[in-house]
Amino acid sequence: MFNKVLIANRGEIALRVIRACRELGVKTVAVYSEADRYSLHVRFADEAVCIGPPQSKESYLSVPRLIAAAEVTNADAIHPGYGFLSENASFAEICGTSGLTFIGPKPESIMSMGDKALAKDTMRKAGVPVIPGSDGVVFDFNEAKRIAGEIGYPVIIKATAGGGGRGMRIVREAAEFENAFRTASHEAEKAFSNPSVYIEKYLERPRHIEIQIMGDRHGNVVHFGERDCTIQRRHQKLVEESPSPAITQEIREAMGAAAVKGAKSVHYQGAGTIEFLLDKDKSFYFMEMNTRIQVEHPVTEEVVGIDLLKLQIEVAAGERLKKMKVKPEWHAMECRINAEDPMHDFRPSPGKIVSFHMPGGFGVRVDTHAYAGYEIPPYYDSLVAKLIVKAKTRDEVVDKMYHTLDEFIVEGIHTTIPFHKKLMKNEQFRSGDFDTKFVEQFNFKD
Ligand code: MV4
Repeated sequence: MFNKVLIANRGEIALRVIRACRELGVKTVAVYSEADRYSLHVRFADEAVCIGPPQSKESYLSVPRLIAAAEVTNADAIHPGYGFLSENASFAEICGTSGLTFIGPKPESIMSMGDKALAKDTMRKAGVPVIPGSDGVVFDFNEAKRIAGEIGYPVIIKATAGGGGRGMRIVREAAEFENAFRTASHEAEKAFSNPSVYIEKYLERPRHIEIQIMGDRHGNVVHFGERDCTIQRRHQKLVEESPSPAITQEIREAMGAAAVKGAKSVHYQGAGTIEFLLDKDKSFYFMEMNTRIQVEHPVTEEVVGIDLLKLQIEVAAGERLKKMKVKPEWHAMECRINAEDPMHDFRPSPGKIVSFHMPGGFGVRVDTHAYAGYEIPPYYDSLVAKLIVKAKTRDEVVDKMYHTLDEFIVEGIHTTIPFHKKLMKNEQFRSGDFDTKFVEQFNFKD
């Protein structure tokens, strides 16, 4: 096992990593920007190093400063958390050449899954179902238009360097294709310095379902079932749950097997997520792979009773995944409590938290770095807390979520709590029958 882990992150995930390290008997180093001097990760880690000014580019995204912090504190591994440098292949590579274990997959895995067309092709070759479309990227407009005609409209043009909803364009008829193709490519060049795009059939109103996996350094890969992340707004997840109310045990097993097959084909090591789109006819297709631990990992932890952070650190240290029986024992749901004003288009609402009281009780978990008096800085993401509840059925979870949201007091800033409370009372949400357009059409203000 490692002696000392440096956490190249902040907020709740930095605390989550510190707690896992404590249980493993591993020492921790926090890094922090000048805006995070009073953050809990700085207090709870064994050591803390200030790495620069508030702007991420000069602190949490600064590779030289992070490596220097690891060297002066004599850390032997770096945990990247999520966001920031967690899916940066060159950072993973530099950790390796600096004698530090990057707690995550090999740089080549990050690289190949970061290129979305290459990832799709890799999965297709491994026998994982993919959405019908072009074979990889298409450079030539005439060829692109021919392919679009072949697969049939509507189609979607996606930037290969995009992902997570960035750099996409839906085309509903042939007459719009030329303009859409050129604009998509131009925008991809501007946003990612890579104009390459690929084309696929556009699925109307799918659901987003993802499989949590873990790979060790000995070729073993296990999956921990699915999370349904269909409740999103502008590609930001708001609620995640497991088991998905939309799939049967048969689909669950097929999706899990496909995810494991895909991950094994690239000798995947570490925590990862395979995202699928579930079409209305219940066919599922590979969409993207995330090569990090995700925000919503606690949903799976609660459902199967396994500490994914500890497991992630153990496999990074070379431990073998044991034969485990992974079985969904609970239904769990997570609401993201963001410092945003849902009454005003979810605009950011940073500032001082004047009072803070979090809910508790059986089956209630709150992952947060916030406290009364804490000031949410304007520089980073708006996540204040993750409220995760579990119960034996979905109906009980939804009711429990409502009651715990009602007990959650955050004063001084606006949060997404009122949105979630309305959602928990919505009949369509409660029925479990909704798709990725649901939040857009959900008028929670009345
Ligand atoms: C799609 C799609 C429909 N058809 N691809 C959005 C995020 C990025 N990972 C891919 N996304 C989509 N890709 C095809 N061929 C619909 C979406 C999509 C979506 C997917 C998951 C969750 C929410 C979404 C909201 C809008 C669009």
